[in-house]
Amino acid sequence: MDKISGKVTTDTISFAEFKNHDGEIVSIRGYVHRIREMTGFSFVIIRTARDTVQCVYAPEFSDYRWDEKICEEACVKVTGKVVSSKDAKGNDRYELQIHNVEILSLPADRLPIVINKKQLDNIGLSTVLDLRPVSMRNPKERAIFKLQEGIARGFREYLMKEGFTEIRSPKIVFAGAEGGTNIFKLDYFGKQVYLAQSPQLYKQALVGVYERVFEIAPVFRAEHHDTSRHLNEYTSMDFEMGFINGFEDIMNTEVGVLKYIMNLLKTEYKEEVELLHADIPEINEVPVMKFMDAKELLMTKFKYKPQDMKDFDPAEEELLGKYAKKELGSDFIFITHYPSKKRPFYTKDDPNDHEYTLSFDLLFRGMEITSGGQRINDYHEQVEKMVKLGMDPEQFDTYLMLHKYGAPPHGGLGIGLERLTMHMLGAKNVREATMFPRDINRVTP
Ligand code: AMO
Repeated sequence: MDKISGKVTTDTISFAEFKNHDGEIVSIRGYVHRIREMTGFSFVIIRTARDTVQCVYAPEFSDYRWDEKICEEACVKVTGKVVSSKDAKGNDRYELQIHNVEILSLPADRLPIVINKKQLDNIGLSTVLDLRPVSMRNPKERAIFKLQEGIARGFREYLMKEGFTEIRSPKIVFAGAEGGTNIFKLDYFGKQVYLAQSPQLYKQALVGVYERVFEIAPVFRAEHHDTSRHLNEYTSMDFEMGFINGFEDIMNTEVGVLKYIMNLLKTEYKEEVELLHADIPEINEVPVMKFMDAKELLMTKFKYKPQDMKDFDPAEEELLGKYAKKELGSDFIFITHYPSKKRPFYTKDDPNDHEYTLSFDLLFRGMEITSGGQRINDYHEQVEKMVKLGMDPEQFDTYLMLHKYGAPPHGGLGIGLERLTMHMLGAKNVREATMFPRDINRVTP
């Protein structure tokens, strides 16, 4: 009887392992990325899971004779001898002298775009997105999302080390958590429900269970406008922590998370960082400014005339980003104490001034990437605020179980993964940092 052991055996190695096999015969598998015929030999670049490997075909290397059926995007297993040479900087450079090519599959058609250049040249973003399953085969394009993996991985690793529990909250929900009109309504067997705008109500409930929780998951916002910073579905990296001394604990945890992420990218995602020329920020300490002080600064220093004294528009965020960089030497700046009128119902008001809240946003290179703050944990205070805002507390009775049956002082935040990635790449549009973006005009691929 056949039995499954749980071990996948393979007779191929990765490019990273070449250094341990100098002079030996090994096999690799991947796509034929590019063939360059020279006089008397050919360069055959094989695209493996994370690398592009230079292989060389020449008749003198073995008895193997090139099969003319092999074309770009053919899936192959290449066997050959690992040879090393030094590059201009004296680093070891490895290539494979081809002894055999086994064809595993041949494409049925030619690619609609050229993907085997360093980057996708002269192709508009909309075409890149239309063709994502293949445009992402381009090394630079795929590196974006490998880097993004590193960001989410860093978030998870750091928080787990800090005693947070990973949670999964539902995405079909009974009510919106963030207010506003950007909520998707859903017919749920005749009943109206919604797509979750955030895991807010659930992460708070779970503070009452695990004290510290986090989630990395999609959230949904029915954005009615086509902007370069809004998606209809994005990945929210959330955490929530109990028994805090103040919302500074949340900001400190975020700075700790970000430092860990940046370090991880610089070490374990070095190749992607280099390929993308990603600008990984240095973080020591992040400056903090109160909302009204920031407004004052915009009006006095920058002579800006704000349209809305309760929030910032993108131009104001950009100016504050420039100020943080130039005057304070930081890519990041925390803005705290947002007006109560603009923050959701769960936000705790500043006990010293009820017009403002114990909340913050984090701006990165002039764009909001995080909102967070301390929450109301007293039952009566929460019910009172809901009533004041015209909400029906009864509709939120399951949410209010947290407060009714005892909640510690707590707070948390949500980071938009795509926006954070976007500004590390210096991209102009958040879609460039979104694998399969959903916006008002796009639900495919
Ligand atoms: P907020 O609604 O400000 O806060 O969202 C948090 C962060 O999510 C990102 N973001 C978006 N990214 C892409 N497309 C969008 N349409 C979009 N909307 C928001 C931004 C933003 O800073 N529950 C609170 C967080 C908390 O207090 O814990 C919340 O969701 O980077």
